[in-house]
Amino acid sequence: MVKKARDEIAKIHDQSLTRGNGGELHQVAEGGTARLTTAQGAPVADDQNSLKLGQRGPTLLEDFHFREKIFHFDHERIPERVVHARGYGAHGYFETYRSLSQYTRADVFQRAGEKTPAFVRFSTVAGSKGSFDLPRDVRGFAVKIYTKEGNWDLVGNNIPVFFIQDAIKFPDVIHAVKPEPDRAFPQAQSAHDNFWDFISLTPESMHMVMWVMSDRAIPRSFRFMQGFGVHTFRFLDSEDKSTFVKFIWKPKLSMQSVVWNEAVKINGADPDFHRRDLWEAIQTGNFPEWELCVQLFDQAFADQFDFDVLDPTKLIPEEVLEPIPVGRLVLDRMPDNFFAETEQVAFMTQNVPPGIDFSNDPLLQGRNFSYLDTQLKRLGSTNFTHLPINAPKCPFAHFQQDGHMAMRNPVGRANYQPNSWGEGPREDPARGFRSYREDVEAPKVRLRAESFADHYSQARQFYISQTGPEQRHIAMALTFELSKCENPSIRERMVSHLLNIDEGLGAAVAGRLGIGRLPKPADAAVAPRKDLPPSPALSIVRNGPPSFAGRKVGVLVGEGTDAAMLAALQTAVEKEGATLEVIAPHVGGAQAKDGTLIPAKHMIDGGPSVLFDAVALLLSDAGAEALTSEAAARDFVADAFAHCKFIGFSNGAEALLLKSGIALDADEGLVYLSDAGSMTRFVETCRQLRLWAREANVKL
Ligand code: HDE
Repeated sequence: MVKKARDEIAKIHDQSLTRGNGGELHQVAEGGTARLTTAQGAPVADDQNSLKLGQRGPTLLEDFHFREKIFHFDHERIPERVVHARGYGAHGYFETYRSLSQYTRADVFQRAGEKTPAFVRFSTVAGSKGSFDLPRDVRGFAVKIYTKEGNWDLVGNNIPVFFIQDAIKFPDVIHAVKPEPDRAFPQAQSAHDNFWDFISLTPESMHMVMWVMSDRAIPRSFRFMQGFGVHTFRFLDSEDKSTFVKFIWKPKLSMQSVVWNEAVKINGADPDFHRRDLWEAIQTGNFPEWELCVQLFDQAFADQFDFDVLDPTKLIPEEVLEPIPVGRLVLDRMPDNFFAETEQVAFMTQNVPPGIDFSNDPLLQGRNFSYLDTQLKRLGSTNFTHLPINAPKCPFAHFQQDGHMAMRNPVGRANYQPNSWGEGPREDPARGFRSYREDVEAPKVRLRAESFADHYSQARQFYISQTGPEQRHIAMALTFELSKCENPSIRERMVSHLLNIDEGLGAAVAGRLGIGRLPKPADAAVAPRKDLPPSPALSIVRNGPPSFAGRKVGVLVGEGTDAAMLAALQTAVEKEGATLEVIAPHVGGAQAKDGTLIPAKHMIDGGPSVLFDAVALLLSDAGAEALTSEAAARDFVADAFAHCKFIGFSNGAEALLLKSGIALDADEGLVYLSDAGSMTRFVETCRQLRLWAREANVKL
């Protein structure tokens, strides 16, 4: 439609026109460049000076160009999302592995090998749009799949459970985590009294709290996160037979997180760390990929499962019900314009195509109202579906009309149905959306189901499923967060919950908080079960990647570095599917031993080791010696060591290692680099991502 209009414009105007990058038409100015015009198309002669009465006089109201420009600028902002304000999106596709017609008539799951366009937006929850990428927070993982029978939005998180069981509590949990209203801080932090006050009074949040205090809440990259639909949904087949379904996205490159001390430093060094990572991966053709897995079950399974499948604070362990891969999501294109696409994209849980339906999860039911409602506030018109990012990519026809900024207006006489003009679309009972027919006879009540009452058992199961280092990180995170609470009774109340989850955890946190006498465990509506077995699938470390692919090595070079060694390392790193960036003492690079220039991406102050998954020090004696007096160089090495990263080092690097407080034989995470073989060994070692055994010495 837009192209047709453009061609018509071109025909009407005999003046020569030119096309911009996006195919838009421009008038041509002298010299062949596009001519600047007002929004009304009037050519502009002077965009540097406003119209004034005399050289030094007041500006005139008559200056329509100035007024239009400032007016538009004044209105550039739209309200940021009330939650998930900071986000980053990308385009791609969903590829169906196999037909699921046995379970669902959803068109997107019918044909193996079919690719359907998709858009994904990752986000943090609590921070404002301009906050940083690595707070301790849940990450949003919202996927819009433009199916042939309507948009399907799977608006998920990187954590499979939620803080609350009923949508009516959502404003409370969000108010509590956001900056406190009288002082307007802290920004993008849960480490404050209001949050922990609410949480410690809300036992149902304990399972989610374990996840948020774990390394899941500080992911290394969007590319290394899992995603979850959280709620139980329904698949409906062609006979409307229902199968319950839970959705899980699994990253092809496996999971990875950073450590808290690192996250704090990354936020200063590169607040856009996750954005940049996704941008770079896609721009260099390393397209991130996730597998969509489904856990399918029927009512009989639901009835014998220990927890209520409608309770969003519970999950079904993978060991109990295996997730089946049904397709993959590939992100291969960045938006052309952040505002038009990532900011204006409107995800809505109620966007489901025929064949997918809701369960009675009270959180999901509430979301189905909230997401439509919020788009009107944010995007300002009921016509937000006319925006290209939100419009379906399949044909659509209805009688909704008019309203602010209606871009697509119906033609013809009939704007209602039924009509006898023979115009307009009609319903299709056979293919159209049908809800699951559920017979319900019950009193109208304001109650929480008794089957939702166990708040500790799965929290405990999550905790005992973690490796030692991961458990320590949870204890440290809880200690840090609660240390920021000024009110001691909030700390104690939290400890009383932790004691119901794991006595060792409760005691460890209490000890670190200086709580002398342990409080008594919190009253539990249902006694916590201690018999749930660990679920190894819940640990990040137990499910690490098989290779170092997609990760990044930072190589510190200096005057006299051996360029051949750098080239050998580069070869080994690239062979693994990883990338390498060079850091030098000065902007531009360093002179190699052979006199050539080694170009560098970062100077040492701008390229701290927290930005990399592993580091290598390729230094000559003189180069290392020169760097020993630079705090940034010593931090580079000391931080890499403290964050349990693998460190490759050349002969000459010794002085810098020692000056940074690290003995050459400190542990097996220090890998001596000399020839091509040692480079390969170093990269192979890096597959472990971190040397967690070192943690006991560095006390993260
Ligand atoms: Fe959301 N949530 N949410 N949420 N949510 C929004 O919708 C809401 C919940 C999630 O990248 C809002 O368009 C309620 C769970 C993501 O644009 C709003 C409840 C999960 C995103 C809203 C929840 C999510 C949102 C704000 C409790 C994981 C970002 C702006 C019943 C399964 C989507 C917007 C994007 C955004 C409401 C709980 C995920 C206000 C009422 C559980 C990923 O509608």
